[in-house]
Order: sequence, then C-alpha cells, then structure tokens
Amino acid sequence: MNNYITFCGVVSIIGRSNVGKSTLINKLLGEKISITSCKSNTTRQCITGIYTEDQYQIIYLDTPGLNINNNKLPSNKNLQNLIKKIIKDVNLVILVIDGKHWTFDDELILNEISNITQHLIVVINKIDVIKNKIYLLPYIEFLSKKIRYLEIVPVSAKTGKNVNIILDIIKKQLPKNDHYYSKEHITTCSERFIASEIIREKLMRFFGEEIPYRSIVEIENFINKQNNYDINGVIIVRHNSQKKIIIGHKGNKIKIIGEQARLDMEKIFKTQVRLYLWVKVGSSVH
Ligand SMILES: Nc1nc2c(ncn2[C@@H]2O[C@H](COP(=O)(O)OP(=O)(O)OP(=O)(O)O)[C@@H](O)[C@H]2O)c(=O)[nH]1
Ligand SMILES: [Mg+2]
Repeated sequence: MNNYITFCGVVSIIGRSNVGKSTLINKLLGEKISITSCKSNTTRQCITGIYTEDQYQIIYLDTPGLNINNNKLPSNKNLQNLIKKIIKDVNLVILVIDGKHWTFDDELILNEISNITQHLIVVINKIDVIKNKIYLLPYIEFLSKKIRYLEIVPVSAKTGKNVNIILDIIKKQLPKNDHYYSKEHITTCSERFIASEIIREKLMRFFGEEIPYRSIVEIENFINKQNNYDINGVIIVRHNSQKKIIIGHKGNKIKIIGEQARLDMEKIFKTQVRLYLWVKVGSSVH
C-alpha cells in the first residue's frame, strides 16, 4: 500500500451573510455540522467539516458571514484583514454568492479576493429559486470578466443540485498529502459545542426579533452513559420577558425547541440523547 497516493487540503467557504455557506458545507459533507437559518449572522465562528472519500480528504472551513458596515466605507482595511485571516494557509477558496441578490458587499468581497494565489471557485447559490436560468448568464459573464482564473458553479445547496461538480473541482486541485484525520472524523468541533449550536439554531429559527440573535447557550453537563448522551443546556437571556417567550405557555415552546434539538443531536451523534433545557436570566448576553 506504500504507493497509494493520497490527497488532502483545506478549503475555506466565504461570502456575505445568508448566502448559504453553511447549507453548502452540510451538503458537501452529507452531514449537518453547521447550523443554518434565514437570519443574518447565524454562523459566529469557524466550523470545520472533514470529508474523506478513498484517497481524498477535504477539510472545509465554514466561516461567519463577511458583513461590511457601510458606515465605515471607504476604509476596507478590516475586510481585507479578515479575508486574509480566513484564507491564510488554505488550498482553495469557495466564494458563495446568492444567485438572486448580488449586492455591493459581494462586489467588495470579490474585489478583495481577486488577487488571491489559491484556486478560487465562485458558487452561485439558490438556483432552485431562479425560474429562468438565462437570468444567470450576465452574472457569469460579469464574474468571469472580474477574475481570470476561476471556476463558476451555479448550485442549489438546498436541493444538492450541482454540488457534486464542486466536489470534482476540489478533488482535482487537492495537493498530494497524507490525510490529517482518520476517516471517522467529521469535524474538529467538540460535541459539546455542536450541541450548543444546535440549540442556538432552534432559537434563531423559532423566534423573531423578540429574542436577541446573540442569545447564549451553555452546555452545563454532557455525560456519556453507556454511549447514550445526557445533555443539560442553559439558554441565557437578558430579560425575564424573553425568558417567558422562550418557555411559552405551559412550557410549550421550550418543549418543541428541545424536541427538535434532540432529534438533530441524535442524528449527528448517532446515539440516543436525553436533552434537558432551561432558561436563565443572566448578564452575560451582549
Ligand atoms: N432556496 C434556497 N435557499 C437556500 C439555499 N441555500 C441556503 N438557503 C437558505 O438561505 C438561508 C441562509 O442559509 P445559511 O446556510 O444559514 O447561510 P450562511 O451564508 O451560512 O449565513 P451566515 O452564517 O449568517 O453567514 C437559510 O434559510 C437557508 O435555508 C438554496 O440553495 N436555495
Ligand atoms: Mg453560516
């Protein structure tokens, strides 16, 4: 087996908020690692997803949305530094844009990465909601004029359409390397962190403006009992009124959140989970 050549590399998934980066990483992995919601700033820190197939290993980094504060223009030093940081030491970069909404932020990001040395794939996402695909052509033309060496792939991260094309492109670009992780590894994030993220996802999906999107979820206990997990999660909010909203009438809301979170956890952890949730008013919320 000594002459068995293996390939391994790191791929950063970047773009503005809400374009579908996390939905895409989950589809590329075939596993839900990163939480998603229709609200902005769902992902708050880098999430790693590891995909291993035969001789190929791809380490994906899902990143928080690059949101440009227009008030701060024209100084884009922050954006520049941020992008530098998230693509440092990666082999490939995937820039995700929304096929229906090209914004000024996308343009700024594109300009910032137009000179990167890594292979760049621009993913035009959400094509499932574009009825007439001809609509995409000016887009593709515009992008190919902006950057010379890039690949453009229209996809639907939601339905999985064309996601395999991204995978094929990545495989061709991966450097020869030993695999960094064993093939059972699907993330470097801890199970405790993933549990807290899943609860946060349910909060973001379930509530509107009444619950601050920065609500904190802490896992107080994560106990593995003969391969079943007992997890205690605390949702920390700032006001008593928010606590009441989350709990709901006779606890009906927290019950649904707990149920949905538990089902997701069981899928990811591949074991039975007992999840206990409660809500606390605390001062640590930003
Ligand atoms: N119709 C459609 N919706 C999509 C698609 N991909 C993602 N979405 C939706 O777009 C919204 C944002 O998706 P996310 O994956 O959370 O976006 P993100 O880029 O990770 O957002 P941040 O973490 O906030 O930066 C969610 O409601 C997704 O269901 C797609 O291909 N088609
Ligand atoms: Mg995200």
